This record gives sequence, structure tokens and C-alpha cells, in this order.
Amino acid sequence: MDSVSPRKCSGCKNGAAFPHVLRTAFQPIYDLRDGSVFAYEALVRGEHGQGAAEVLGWVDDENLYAFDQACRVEAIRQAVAAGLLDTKARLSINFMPNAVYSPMACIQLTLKTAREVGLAEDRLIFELTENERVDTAHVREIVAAYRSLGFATAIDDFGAGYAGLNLLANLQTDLVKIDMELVRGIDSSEPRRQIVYAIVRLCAEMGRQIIAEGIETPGELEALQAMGVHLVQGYYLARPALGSLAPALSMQPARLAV
Ligand code: G
Ligand code: MN
Repeated sequence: MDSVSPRKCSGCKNGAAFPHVLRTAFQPIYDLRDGSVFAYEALVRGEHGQGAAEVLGWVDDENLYAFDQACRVEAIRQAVAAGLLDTKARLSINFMPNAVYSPMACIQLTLKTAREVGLAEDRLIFELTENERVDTAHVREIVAAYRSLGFATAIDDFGAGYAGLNLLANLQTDLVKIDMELVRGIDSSEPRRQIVYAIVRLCAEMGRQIIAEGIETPGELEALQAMGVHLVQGYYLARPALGSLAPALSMQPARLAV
């Protein structure tokens, strides 16, 4: 096992080490083939529903590790409290690679929490969020460790920032989430359609599942559906809801009723 820093680990011994109450909002990722919820993405919120940007403002170098742990634990506990086990949906948790010091050590509290509440490993997805450049070897190690434990992994915001083609080349994630900037206005943008369709085909060839995120209009949804994208997320379908899990979509023949 890799070496572990006692200081960094001290924040992970229990989820209460982060000095703020964290809540979780859940936004569904739907499967258009049957309207079911494929997964709920867990999004961190403050005690009074403050947004992720405000909550992230409370995070510093000292409490980053404790924050990441607390987010995971709260996401799992709150999803189960909201009824996740009564559904077939998975739970998708964002993580910052820089908040993972040692992949196997840092996942233990998450694993313990999931086992305590009866959530099987194969119902957890970890979305790799890259808001800063990270060491490729480090991220590969995390993805490999999570896979070996039975979790699914996703590249988040693919096509934006640091989440480019190199990530696809270097990381064997199960899922790829297409960034919302590529989705925005896709129905009226030939270049966006060409790029996204190329990503769809590429991911199909690579055996990765695609999720389109940030869908805000029926036109965007239809354009993506026409390309064969069936895992979809966005405000047009459902906004994040604090502490509650949105129901499945009601489907009409050949068209969605949303
Ligand atoms: O980086 P990541 O993809 O995890 O970001 C998720 C964020 O995107 C959340 O804060 C969520 O509220 C937001 N979000 C989800 N769906 C939409 C959408 O349709 N439009 C916009 N603008 N933001 C969205
Ligand atoms: Mn995400």
C-alpha cells in the first residue's frame, strides 16, 4: 500500500471533522430508453441550502481531505435516507483527485458507510472533477483502485478545462459526461453536433457509456437523443433537489413527457 500522511489522514477518521454541516442535493440522470433514473448525482450544499460555490469557499488546504470525506459520507447517508434503496438507481459522487491522498486509505470511510447502510459497491459512481491540473499517474491509481473495489468511474465535464482527450486516453473510466458547454445550443450549432457525435461514436468504440449533462431545452434533448445519447441530465429534465430523489420520467410513445 502507498504511504499515508498522518496529518492528512487525521481529518478522515470520522466525517464530522469538517467544521460545517453539509447537506446534499440530488439531480437525476435519466435513461431515455425507459424513463428510469440511471443515477442520482450528489451535489454538496450548506446547512441552509447554500450553493456549491459558497460551500467550496469554506474549503482550504487544511480541511480539504475532511471535506471530501464528509461529502461522500453525507451523499451516501442522505441518499439512503431519501429512499435510494427503494430504487434501482445508482449514486454518483463527485470527487477531486487532489483531495485523495492515498486511494485505498481514503476510500475506507466511504466503503464502511456504504456497507453500513446496505448500498452495494456497484451502485456507486465516482465522477472525476478536474478543476485543477492533476498528476496523471495519481488519477490512474485512483481509477484503478476504485474499479478494483467494484465502483464505477466517470470523467466529468468532458471537453472542458483539463478534461480533454488525454484523460480519455489515460483513464479507463466506465462513463464519460459531456460538458454542458458542448450541449448548450447543440440543436442550432452544426459544429457542436459534429463534435458531440464524434465523441458519441468514439466512446461507443471504446466501450464507454456517455452521459450528456446540462440539458436546458427540449431542442437540446431531441438533438442528443437523435444522436443515440440516452443517458441525460439537466435543468430541463430535473433540477437538483435538496435531500430528495426525483421520480422516474413519465414516457409517452416515441417522445418524452417532461
Ligand atoms: O461539474 P459538474 O458537472 O459536477 O457540475 C454540476 C453542476 O451543474 C451542479 O452545480 C448543477 O447544479 C449544475 N447543473 C446541472 N444541470 C444543469 C443545467 O442544465 N444547466 C446549468 N447551467 N447547470 C446545471
Ligand atoms: Mn459532476
